[in-house]
Amino acid sequence: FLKSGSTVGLTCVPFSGGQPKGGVDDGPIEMIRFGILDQIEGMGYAIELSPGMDKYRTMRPASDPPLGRLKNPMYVSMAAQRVAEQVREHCAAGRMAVTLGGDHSIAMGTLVGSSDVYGDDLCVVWVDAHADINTPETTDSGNLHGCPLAYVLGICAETPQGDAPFGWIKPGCVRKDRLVYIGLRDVDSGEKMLLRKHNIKAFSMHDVDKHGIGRVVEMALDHVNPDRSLPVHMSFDVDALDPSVAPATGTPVRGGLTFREGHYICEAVAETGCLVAVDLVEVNPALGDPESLRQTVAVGCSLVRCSLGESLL
Ligand code: EXY
Ligand code: MN
Ligand code: MN
Ligand code: MN
Repeated sequence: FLKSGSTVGLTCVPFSGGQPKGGVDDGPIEMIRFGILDQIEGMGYAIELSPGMDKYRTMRPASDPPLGRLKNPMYVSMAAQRVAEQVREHCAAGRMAVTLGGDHSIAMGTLVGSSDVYGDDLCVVWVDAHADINTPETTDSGNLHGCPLAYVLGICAETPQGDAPFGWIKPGCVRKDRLVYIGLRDVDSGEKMLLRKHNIKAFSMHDVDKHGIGRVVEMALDHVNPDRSLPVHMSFDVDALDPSVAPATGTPVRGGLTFREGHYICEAVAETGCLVAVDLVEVNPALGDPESLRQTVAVGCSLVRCSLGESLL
């Protein structure tokens, strides 16, 4: 899918509207301060940086009343729509689309962008402690970072239309049978019901313990991409890692992936040569002490580099 000697299409999304904690909007700038741009270029990639990253902070509408339980619906929708345009442009140009968040609601945008270009073939590997598949009907918190997959899979009770928030998302742009999870350990009861109802494949931390990460990644890829012939979009929430490895994140859950398990996933997906898009989200530099921040930003950058093939010999 991607030409060799390729270009990384980098989109930085300083956005926190999908959840209540400030600081996650500083994830991208902290990763840039840590040197992610030089690191990617040092690996031999050219970087095409999406313009106007500061616009995400200023596009919050003056009035944005809740939609049922959903908080900041118009702001999240508008930001994600812009993300979709930027990611679509990178994918259409044959670049590896790398998106730095920001909270996970921005993945509505990244997935619409990549699926616009790769269509039905697109496989999604969602690495997360959480399932992020709540619908407007099932969400308890109303935080849209817990909902991005419901919109792209098209499983909300009512499909948003036209100018309504999320009306621009083509429901079903990501196929249910081409989505697979790794790392789950905090899934709401309504989400469990949805996973069962729609027959969506998930490998929880229990499966990682039982089979080992090597076998889990193999089984995950076998499910969505048995011939390793289809394009893959990996959406990596840093809270998939154990809080001892990535403490500076908004919704940490103990019992997560080790440093190596997280990196192994990125390496194994990179090794397939099928990767076309990566999201790295939920780094929140405002949470915890300076060492927690440094550690989390460093691991975020390191996961991105591994996804780009750093550790492949
Ligand atoms: N399932 C919970 C909710 O919907 O509020 C927690 C979601 C946390 C989502 C984080 C980003 O992965
Ligand atoms: Mn800030
Ligand atoms: Mn999460
Ligand atoms: Mn998430």
